[in-house]
Amino acid sequence: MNKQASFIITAVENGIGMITLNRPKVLNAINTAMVGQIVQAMEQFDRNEHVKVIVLQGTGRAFAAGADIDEMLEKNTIELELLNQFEDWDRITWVKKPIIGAVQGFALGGGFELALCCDMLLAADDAEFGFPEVGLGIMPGAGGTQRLTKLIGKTNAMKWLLTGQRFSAKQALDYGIVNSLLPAELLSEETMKLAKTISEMPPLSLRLIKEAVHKAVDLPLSEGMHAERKNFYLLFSSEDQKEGMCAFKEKRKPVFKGI
Ligand code: DAK
Repeated sequence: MNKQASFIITAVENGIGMITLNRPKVLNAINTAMVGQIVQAMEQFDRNEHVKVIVLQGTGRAFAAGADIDEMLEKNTIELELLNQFEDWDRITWVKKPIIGAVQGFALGGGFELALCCDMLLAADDAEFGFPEVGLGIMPGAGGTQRLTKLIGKTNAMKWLLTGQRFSAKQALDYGIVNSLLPAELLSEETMKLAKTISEMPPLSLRLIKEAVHKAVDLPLSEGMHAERKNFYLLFSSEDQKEGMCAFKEKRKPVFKGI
């Protein structure tokens, strides 16, 4: 039997589901199979009750230097339409658990788009971000023009997208793309610390907060407020709400069950 190569490594540790992109020889260039594997791993972690938070990271010199150019070179419009791979990619948006991206080295093109699918980003000080698609005669297609523009505004996004230039981790921090910058050797440790802090929070609150924040990005304020309020009320039927408040009154650490 012809077993498909694995382009990612997954692990679960202390409530954290780790996905490591693993094609370091080609700077973790994202091929079709890798997209499928990332999405499948995310969805499995989303269903796994032992996983509270997902961490996505690269290996070697890159988070990911974009989609695999060797694979894209010969593609035509009809093949792309039939492959319909953006549909797979979009499934990342439906993952309900928080996703933290840890970016070292290059996060370019599709690699940057993947990073922008994360809920939070930590970056090593050597990280470089950019959308080189324009120089290849194409454009971002996995959310780059949309997510970057919503995040940093039209004029800033235009500069990144139309020039194809690479931007430093410090610039990404200044634009609000990443949460914090870390020395490269501390990136992994600090990412795990952040993931652990979040993993100890009640899972239903995490889930409904993430959902509400995403609504804030996608919907007008009044609709977002409506969604927030519903989620707020919903949490009052959880055991973890009772536990959280009782533990406060009893001056003890809460024990959350995720129900
Ligand atoms: N694809 C394939 N191979 C890549 C690659 C890529 N994106 N990026 C790097 N490599 C390979 C290089 O070819 C080289 O392989 P060998 O020559 O050793 O065999 C190896 O990785 C090391 O790269 P370099 O020798 O170039 O390393 P340098 O340090 O000199 O340069 C670099 C690093 C990151 C500046 C350079 O490698 C570079 O410019 N890479 C390409 C960046 C890029 O243009 N990326 C693609 C953008 S287009 C889709 C979803 C998303 C997308 C498309 C479809 N669907 C869901 C359908 C997204 C499209 C894109 O990302």
